[in-house]
Parts: sequence; structure tokens; C-alpha cells
Amino acid sequence: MITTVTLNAAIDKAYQLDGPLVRGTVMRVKEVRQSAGGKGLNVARVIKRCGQAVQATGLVGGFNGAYLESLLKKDGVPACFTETASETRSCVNILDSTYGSTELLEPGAEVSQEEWQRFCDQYKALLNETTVVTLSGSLPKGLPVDSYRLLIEWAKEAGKVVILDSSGQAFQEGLLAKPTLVKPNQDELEAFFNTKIETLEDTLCYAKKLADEGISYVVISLGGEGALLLHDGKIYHGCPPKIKPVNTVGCGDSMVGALAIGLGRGDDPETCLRYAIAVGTANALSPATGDFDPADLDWLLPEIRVRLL
Ligand code: TA6
Repeated sequence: MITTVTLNAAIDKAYQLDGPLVRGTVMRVKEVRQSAGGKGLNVARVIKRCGQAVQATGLVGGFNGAYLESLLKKDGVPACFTETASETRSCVNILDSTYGSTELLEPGAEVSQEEWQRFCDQYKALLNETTVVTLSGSLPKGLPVDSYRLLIEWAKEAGKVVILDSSGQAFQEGLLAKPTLVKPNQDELEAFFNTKIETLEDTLCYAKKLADEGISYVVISLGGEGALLLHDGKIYHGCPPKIKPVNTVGCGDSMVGALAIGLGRGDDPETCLRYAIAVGTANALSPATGDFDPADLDWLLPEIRVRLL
């Protein structure tokens, strides 16, 4: 069983525009797609889509929280959330023909110490039925900055595989507990090391620094250029075929879902990377967030080229 943790869940609203976004004007949205969001719930939906056992946990509250749970139920994802008094946030993804995707992410309402404590108790209980834990996304206000470090420590004490996909201080603190795998994208890697990454060599240099922190698997997602995976002193570079992306939001989360499946199955690094890139690329072909057409996965898998650097 894979347990996905989403501490800052969201109702994701994808607005498809007919033409380019024009600031300062009134624009009619051609199509709206709403989904249970926050990175960890995209991860959970993709794992379900891959046909694997998954349960979602995290913090949700208010009318938005109830709506999120109803959306997740329609996705067929079992959930066991800690309820909060505050409303679950919304995140908007504006899709237009010129700029692609522009995301507007609300910060999330304050969570109380008592609600955090209730979640921690629930999380420890869920670990008993879990093999792989994924921790994804930002932290809502009110949670301690070392929240992920605590959750990783408890999961590792219980002998679980732990994947951390976050950014900023929350990610920095989480690293201290040495999660099994981390998956920053290039922007997150630049921000973490406060540097500018221009070349693949630069990316490799900073990815190795993460590996040197004692992280067993370091995956760097590179968008249309695929991803790098560092493990046991080896570096793998996987590339997808060129595609015309429809909606790239949730691609990183889709990769995390696939990586959780691969690690849970004991797949070798090359197989893990190939599967993760195929699932992430399939997500980019779907207008929905954290979703893909299994038929796309079938033709993509043989097209993913993985080489040892
Ligand atoms: O990666 C896409 C996404 O999960 C969106 O679905 C939206 O929920 C956003 O990221 C949330 O990001 P955050 O870092 O605030 O957890």
C-alpha cells in the first residue's frame, strides 16, 4: 500500500481560455476542470490510475474539504483525512494558447497545533498498513517548518520507503531526515542552492550535492527533457519522445506516483526512471491534472530512452 500525504490540499481549478490571457480585461473561461488537488492528491490519483493500491491522507476542512473528498471518491481513491476548522484552499491553473499554464496558488489557511497533533497520530497509525509514503507539496500556515522531517523520521523508524517532493524551508528541513528519494525540478534545485543552472552539467553537479547528503535516490525532473536519476554512485538520464503537451500541471506529481510504485515493487533504477518519465509524459497529454490515458502509457513506455552517464 502506498500512502500519499497532502498537508496543504487544494481544490484545483483548471481554466481553459480560447486565446491568450490578457491582463486587465474580462475573459470568459471556455472550460473548467476541478479536481482534488495539492501535489499529494495528484500523486494518489495517478497511482490509482496505474492500478496500484493507494490511500490518501492529509489535512482538509470546511465546504471545500468536503467537496475535495467527494471529488476524490469519484476518482476511486480511498482517503483518511484529518479534518480542520479552516477551509481547504483553491489553486487555479490558467491554460491559454500563448503561455501554456499559469498557476495561482493560494497559501492555505492556518492549521492549529491540535489539528497537527491529530494528523500526526493518524499518520503513525496509517504507517502500519503502508510500504511507501509520499510527502508532497507546501505546508499550510501553522505547521512547524520541520513537519516533513518528523514525518520522515517516523516513517523510516517504521522501516518504510519515503519520498519527499517539496520546496523551500520545508524541503530543506525534510532533507535532514534523509528520505529515500527526493524529486526536485530544475527550478527547485536552483532555489535550494540559490544558484542559476544553465547546463546539464550544472544540474548534475547540484544533484550530486543532494546525493552526498545521504539521499539514496535523487531524481531531477527536467520537463520535456526527461529526468535524471542518481543512485548508488550511478547517474541515469531518461528522455521521452517529443510531444505536444496539453496540460503540464501535475507531471512532477505523476512522476512521484510512478516512482513510489517502482520503489515499492523493487524495480531497478533504470526501470523506475523509464516508468516515471512515461507516466509524467502521459499526464502532459491529458487535459486533466494528475491523470493520464493508459493507452498513452502503452505507446510511450517503449519510446523512453534511458542511458547511463
Ligand atoms: O504540481 C501541481 C500542483 O499540485 C497543483 O495541482 C496545485 O495544487 C499546486 O501544485 C500545489 O502546490 P503546493 O506547492 O502549494 O503544494
